[in-house]
Amino acid sequence: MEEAPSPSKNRLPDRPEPNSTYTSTSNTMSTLIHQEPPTAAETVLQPTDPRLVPVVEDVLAGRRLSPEQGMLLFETPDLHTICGLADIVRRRMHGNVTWFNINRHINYSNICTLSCSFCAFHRKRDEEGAYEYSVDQVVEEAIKAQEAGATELHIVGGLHPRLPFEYYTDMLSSIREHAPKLHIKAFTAVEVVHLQRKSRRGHLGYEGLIEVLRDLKAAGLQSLPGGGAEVFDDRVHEEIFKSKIKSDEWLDVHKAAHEIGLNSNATMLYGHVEKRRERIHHMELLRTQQDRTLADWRAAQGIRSEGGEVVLTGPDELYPGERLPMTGQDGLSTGYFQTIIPLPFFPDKSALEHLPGPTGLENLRTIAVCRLMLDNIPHVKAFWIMQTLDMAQVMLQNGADDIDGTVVWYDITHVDGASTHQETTVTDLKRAIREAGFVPAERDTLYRRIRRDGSDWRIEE
Ligand code: V47
Repeated sequence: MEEAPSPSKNRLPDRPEPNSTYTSTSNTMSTLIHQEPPTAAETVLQPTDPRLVPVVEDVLAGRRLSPEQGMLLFETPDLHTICGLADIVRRRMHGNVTWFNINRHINYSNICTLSCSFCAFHRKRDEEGAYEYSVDQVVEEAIKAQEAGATELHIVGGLHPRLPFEYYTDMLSSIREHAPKLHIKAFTAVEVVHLQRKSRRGHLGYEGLIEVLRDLKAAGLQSLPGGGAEVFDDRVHEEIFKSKIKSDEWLDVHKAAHEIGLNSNATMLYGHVEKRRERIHHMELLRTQQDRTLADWRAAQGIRSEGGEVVLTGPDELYPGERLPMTGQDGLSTGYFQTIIPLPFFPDKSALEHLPGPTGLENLRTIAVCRLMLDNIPHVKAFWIMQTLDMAQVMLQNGADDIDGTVVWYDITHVDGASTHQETTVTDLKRAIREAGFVPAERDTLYRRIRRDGSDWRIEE
């Protein structure tokens, strides 16, 4: 069994007094005039942009970054320092481990009442290429997945105008019956709101959400994926996904899911019409909600806090109890956001096809910024299907600790015209992780280690 080396320690508990002066016209270290020995920030990372020195000091000390500092992370030309800093934090939290899972994505239907302009997946019912699977077809895929040794099914689809609420509960309970070992992670927040309306509880507001989630949980739902968040901003909402739920509703669905004990993830779709300021705002909203969710856990673990902040990225000595939350630990009886997944926009075949989409460097920076700003979300996923496996390897060295899984079929985006069959083997995933310098660790959906013997597996004690 491969053991991960312990996380690197870059400790600097208190903010040091400024001890350097910089010339105002240059941002290179050669013009940095030291009056005292270099600070830890300078020694560890040698920022070429002097504006980053206090940011590095704050992160090393375990202090939360402000939105203005977040903007600087996006604007500085010193990408190297940002990525190095994200790597320090990632190693503090996860050491040398990179998580992957054996999963299957099932997109049960692409028929959708919405027409978000970034989305090339949706179809109207009578449009060419529209499809919907019967419950039996979904269950057939689930059985195959279980037989192949998968631990998770990730199920999402469009907002179908006709399928009754019972289709969704039957789908969950039939999978539970025929493939009981699979964890069912299903339905984005907008689908949950759609199901709330289908089950005639739209008028009940937040209580209606709790009720519909309870029904779905009773049928077999075990967690929510992070999709459909896009960018939490009214301007962007108006421009490219007008009819979809807004940020407060998305956040409420996840709050309700956490309240009834389901974990969830969060995504951020970037590189289209949004501005970097809006990405930072998106992160701030997630961070604030997670602070509230983890308040009791933080106190039970003896983690000190300023103003209710829960920072998980600091030096080891700040964590007398657990550093990373797990449902069931002291102080945590609810679910929480486990993972942030930044999703780079793919323009191909969407109504925004004229846009260029984000560059590789922007993808790398965004992963690093997510790691640094979302200091209370334990995991950062480089979803290899959208990032490519090669780029995902690089991202593991720049903030990401998770690469998603074997996937197999993926309908929502296609890199360079790939077919919907987008599969990688466990051997390839592990090789990619090792090549990047990390130790692969198979997890279940809740980040418990898996011990595997072929297609047979169990959760490690
Ligand atoms: O909700 C749609 C996005 C999401 C495009 O929770 C697009 O573990 C890029 O949420 N370009 C679905 N993105 C994927 C998703 C996800 C993926 C992997 C893991 C997890 C998780 C969640 O894909 C949608 C939407 O935000 N999307 N169209 C596009 N053209």
